[in-house]
Amino acid sequence: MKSAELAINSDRMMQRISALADIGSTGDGGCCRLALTEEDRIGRDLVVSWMNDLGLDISIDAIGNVVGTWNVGSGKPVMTGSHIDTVRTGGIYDGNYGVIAGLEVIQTCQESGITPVRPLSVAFFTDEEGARFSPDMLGSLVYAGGLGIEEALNIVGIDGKRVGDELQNISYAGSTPCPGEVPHAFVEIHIEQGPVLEAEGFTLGAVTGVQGISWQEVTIQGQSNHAGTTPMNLRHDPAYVAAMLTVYLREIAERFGEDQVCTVGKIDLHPNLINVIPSRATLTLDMRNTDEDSLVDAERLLDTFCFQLEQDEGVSISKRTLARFEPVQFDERVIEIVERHCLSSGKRVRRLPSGAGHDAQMLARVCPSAMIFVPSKKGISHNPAEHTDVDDLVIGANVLLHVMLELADTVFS
Ligand code: HGY
Ligand code: MN
Ligand code: MN
Repeated sequence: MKSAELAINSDRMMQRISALADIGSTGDGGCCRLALTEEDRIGRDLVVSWMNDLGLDISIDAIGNVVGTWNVGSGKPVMTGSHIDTVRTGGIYDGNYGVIAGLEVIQTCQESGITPVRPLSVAFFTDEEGARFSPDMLGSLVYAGGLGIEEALNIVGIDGKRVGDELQNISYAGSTPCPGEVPHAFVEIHIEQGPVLEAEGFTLGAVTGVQGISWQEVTIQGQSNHAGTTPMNLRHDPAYVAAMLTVYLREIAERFGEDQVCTVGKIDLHPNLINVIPSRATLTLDMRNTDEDSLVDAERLLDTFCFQLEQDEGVSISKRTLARFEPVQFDERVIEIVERHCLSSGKRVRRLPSGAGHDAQMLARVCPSAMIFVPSKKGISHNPAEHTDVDDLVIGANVLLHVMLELADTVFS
């Protein structure tokens, strides 16, 4: 069979997506498989069983990344993949689709008798979401040599657990050393998780890069006191300061406009009681921009505002960086291959940057990388209502198939 006639088995791909979605199902169409939890272990075991069924050589590395390789041809593999951990209120496609589409590409090639020039591999990376353990894209960051394994294993999560211990608990502390083997090229398929493709009537996205990400944990120490007896002018109220910061972040986003986005996703008060002025507030700030200078400006404005709040309210504010990645540009040669196969599918495609972080932004540090997007219904993601039409998922997976086969035959000088 000529590779141009190749097409994935859509029923099989959708069955796997649904089987994986059942693990950690939240019963409302969503999924909860926080990194290194029991649900993550069960999901991992299921995907590893599919890799075994395909006869892939499976490696598990020291941070728990799992790579299945179809060792045909010669030279470095063309790698695809994504993640199977989710946020607490996740959908069923974020990450999972990219891993399962990769499995489907390899199985389709195997069944059609096509032997690629190079090995093909599919990976799932540990803790892409960063929802339990910061930073996000932890596993692919370590795979790409961006963080040492000892430092990564000692990261403590929002529940006080240590990455290394949790990896042991789910039996995915692998023996393959980090950083990982550098692939020939890397391409990830993912749902857009934003509104652009759907709003503009595109079926496919040739992703040009990923915006910069700045995650900080802010701790505000004030003075706990009685809610009824403490005059307003004598208060040092961390909850009030947290609220001011939340509003200020929105003002920064509105002032910068363009691609600047700011989110306060988590606020914890202590002692969190109705009639006690809190002693402490801890909140997380997620700021992103496609432009690094603007992101640095936003961080500077925040620092100045925190200093002013300390003076005005008589509190002390400390900040801890949880993740900080500059914007990433993908490889133009890979983007061009993606764009061309998107066009060959007969569907409309546009180039766009990714608002979300992805493992591809880490692999881009070590090899030519890019991404393919398919539309998200109403742009919704990190929400059980996350949805992409089956037709779009299938069209995307077929594009992935042809992109990987071309990459296998492409010499990057
Ligand atoms: O936060 C992100 O953009 C990704 O979902 N980890
Ligand atoms: Mn994702
Ligand atoms: Mn996500």
